[in-house]
Amino acid sequence: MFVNLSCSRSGETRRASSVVMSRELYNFIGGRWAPSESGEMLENHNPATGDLLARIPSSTKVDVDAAVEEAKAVQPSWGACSPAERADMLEAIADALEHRSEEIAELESRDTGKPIALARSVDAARSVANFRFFADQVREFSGQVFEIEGASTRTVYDPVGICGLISPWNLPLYLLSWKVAPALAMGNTVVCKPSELTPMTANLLAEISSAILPAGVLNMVHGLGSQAGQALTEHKDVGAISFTGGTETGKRVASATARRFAKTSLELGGKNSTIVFADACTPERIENTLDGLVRSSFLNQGQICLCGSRLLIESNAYDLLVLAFSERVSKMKIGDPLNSNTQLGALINQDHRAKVEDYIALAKSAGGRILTGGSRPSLPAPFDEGSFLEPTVIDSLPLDHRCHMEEIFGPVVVMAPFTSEEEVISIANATQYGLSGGVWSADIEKANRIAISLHSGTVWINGWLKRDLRVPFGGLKASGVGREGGRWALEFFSEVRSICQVDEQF
Ligand code: TXE
Repeated sequence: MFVNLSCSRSGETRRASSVVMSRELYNFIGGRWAPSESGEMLENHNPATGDLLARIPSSTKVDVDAAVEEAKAVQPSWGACSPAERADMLEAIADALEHRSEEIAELESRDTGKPIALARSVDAARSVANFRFFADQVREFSGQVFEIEGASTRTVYDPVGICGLISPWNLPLYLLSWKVAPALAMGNTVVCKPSELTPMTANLLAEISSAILPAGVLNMVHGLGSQAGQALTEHKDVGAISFTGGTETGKRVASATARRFAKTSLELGGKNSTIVFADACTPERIENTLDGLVRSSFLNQGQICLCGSRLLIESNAYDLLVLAFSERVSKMKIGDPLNSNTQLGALINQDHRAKVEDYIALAKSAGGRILTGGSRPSLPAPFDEGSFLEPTVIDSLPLDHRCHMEEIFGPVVVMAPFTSEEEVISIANATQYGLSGGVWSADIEKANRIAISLHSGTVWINGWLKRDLRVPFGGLKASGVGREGGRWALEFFSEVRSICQVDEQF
């Protein structure tokens, strides 16, 4: 099937003469491309146009079993490679990904509906960075030595064995590579289950790895979470599962892995508060604050678990900020994701848009004030078929309203005023989540006081999404279990043991 796509690298929209053929993707098992055993396929559509992008295998337990067998066969020899050898291969993957950055950005933009500018600067760039970073990390990683009188103990890190890596649709290759790189670095072999909604760049990674890694080290199984994903979490030979996705799915993953005591890392949802003090809204500061707030609220159409979807504003700056923020948001450019000037693309699919719209309807029925947005934008063909939604700002809702408490995962932000530090801390900490938070203030001491009191795995002061890959990343409460990043990821993807040598005279 041929679809006509609109694309532009120069900034302005133009109808492209290029035609793109929808593709048939396969699983990648033991270094070979293969359809699912059942032959069943799933369709994958471009969220911005509805066009068919690819058909992917609808894999089941049989396919997962085959992938695990291959991973198992090669793990001992992969685990026996030196960290430096493995690091060189990760570097080679990073180089190959970097070489194909533009292709990655375009695939990601078509697959997710996100703006190409974002796919370039965040998705493609970070996927490369993840491999480079963990190559460096593993070169430097070593066990420790502990001395007491009469004995010396050293820690040694072994691979877990076979790791199952399950990733979501919002940042497809960014999040998959964030798991693949540390898992391989520590000598594990992997079976990846990318989101069935966004399989394209996972396939590209498999293709790149086929020229660099020994067969069976990286395996890719496409399919539904309830089938392929579930089978992976239940497989007796998979020693660790690293999962990023929704909190409800996380519970299913955790109950499957708990039954067989597999190591489990869960990166789940969030309902993150951004706290803005009046001293961040002075004439000298307001533009910078607004830039940050718009970005943290709506990047990737609000479909990032770290997005600040609750804006809590100090009451003496509330009216000013409501006005200025809503005005900014109403001017955001929404439309063709392949246009470099686009700021907001499509949501992942029509079902997800309907879920987000349900929240807007709930807010309206509870007396919420829609300050901007709330509707589907009117866009020309072919984007009239896409799952677009205007960026939406709502206030005047009770603080325990579902829009304040639940993860909407879309371009919807709720605003509310606060009057004291104690009050805002208690509002921010009242949700079931604990992933991230933001504080905007000219008073750094006060901002740090707030940051320390927030029950969140990450807090940004006067910024957002600034990431040092060495630091621990993860959520509290319903936002997850475990930490990724830096040595925390290397430790998760390994089994640490201790060997104690007692001095002879003891
Ligand atoms: O994610 P799922 P969905 C949140 C967001 C969103 C909600 C649901 O609120 O609306 O989750 O999104 C695989 N065993 N986030 O339904 O289902 C699935 O195939 C094993 C936040 O798309 O959690 C995919 O590969 N695996 C999140 C991955 O899990 C299973 C990003 C994630 O899918 C499975 C995405 C099962 N039983 C959504 N069921 C974030 N934290 O960034 C599904 N999967």
